[in-house]
Amino acid sequence: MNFQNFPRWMVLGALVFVLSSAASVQAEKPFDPPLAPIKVVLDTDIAEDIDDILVAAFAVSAVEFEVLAITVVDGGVEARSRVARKVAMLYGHPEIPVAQGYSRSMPLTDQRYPGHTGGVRYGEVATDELELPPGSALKADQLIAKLADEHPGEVHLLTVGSMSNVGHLLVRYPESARKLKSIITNGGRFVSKDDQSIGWNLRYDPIAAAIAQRSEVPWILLSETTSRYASPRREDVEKLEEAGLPTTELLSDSIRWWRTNKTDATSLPHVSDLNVFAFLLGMVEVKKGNMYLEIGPKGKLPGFRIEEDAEGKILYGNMIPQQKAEALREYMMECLLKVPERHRAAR
Ligand SMILES: [Ca+2]
Repeated sequence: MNFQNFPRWMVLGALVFVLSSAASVQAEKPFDPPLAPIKVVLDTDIAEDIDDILVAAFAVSAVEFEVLAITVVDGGVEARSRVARKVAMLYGHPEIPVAQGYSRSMPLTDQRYPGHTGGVRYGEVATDELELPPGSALKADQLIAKLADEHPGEVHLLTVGSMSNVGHLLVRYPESARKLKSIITNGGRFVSKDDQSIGWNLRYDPIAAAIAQRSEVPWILLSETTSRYASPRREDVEKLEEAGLPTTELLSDSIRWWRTNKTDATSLPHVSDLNVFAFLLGMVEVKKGNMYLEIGPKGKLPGFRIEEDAEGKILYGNMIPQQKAEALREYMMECLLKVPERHRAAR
């Protein structure tokens, strides 16, 4: 464009406008906004620990993400599906497909099963199908494969629960799975070769984790450390409980039931699973590994070691810095407290 044809004040005015609006965007968000919404499928054991529902609500609400589907895993999948659909509906996106996945770890046959840790903890927030949009007719792995085929090279599969759905996807639909952009997992603690441990999401289904490691899909393993500074504080929880929004009852009831039913629930909710979104927003540093995955026995869960990642093809995510995590918490709260589009007219 040739600015010489415009009066100088007009050019300057336009520049000031552009710069000030860029500055205001940056002031609001602790990350560089993506050019287009990031396509994600959220694979979750929602309705058990509290972080899943908070981050599912965040993902559906945040404009940075396009949630193509939510898939549920690990026992009690009917209840988990209902809770996921209620989140999507109340946050203004009843069209998001929600598919039930596998109840049991590989290679066990799929059957009704309450989950490793007793399963669903806040299913009371969606006890029946009344008023809920219908669930997807497809099984989780089938739906993920279909979406990967429809959007080749664009879909990030975010796994914040047991990896059984991913394992089945990689075995049953390898061609489609290869079209995923990445698998991003909330996986444990990966600081160095000597300072690493495997989180529950990998322990629940070590075979699925091993399959993911050997697959050709880029795999990013993130540390469960985002919670420390990104979790809602007491005043944030009060804001959620007092907001009077269509989503308020769902979130407050979930927190209440979680506290009542989960023996190791803390007084404030945590957001461990937020790390997969923090990574996509460029807020988590990753490094190439040459680490191995030590999946040791724990309780009744099996254990074995996956071979060393000699090629360093897995990316390991370190802790999100405090300042960034606090800024992310602020943004998450803003999204959780947003009046969903579809409800705006009705208010
Ligand atoms: Ca989870």
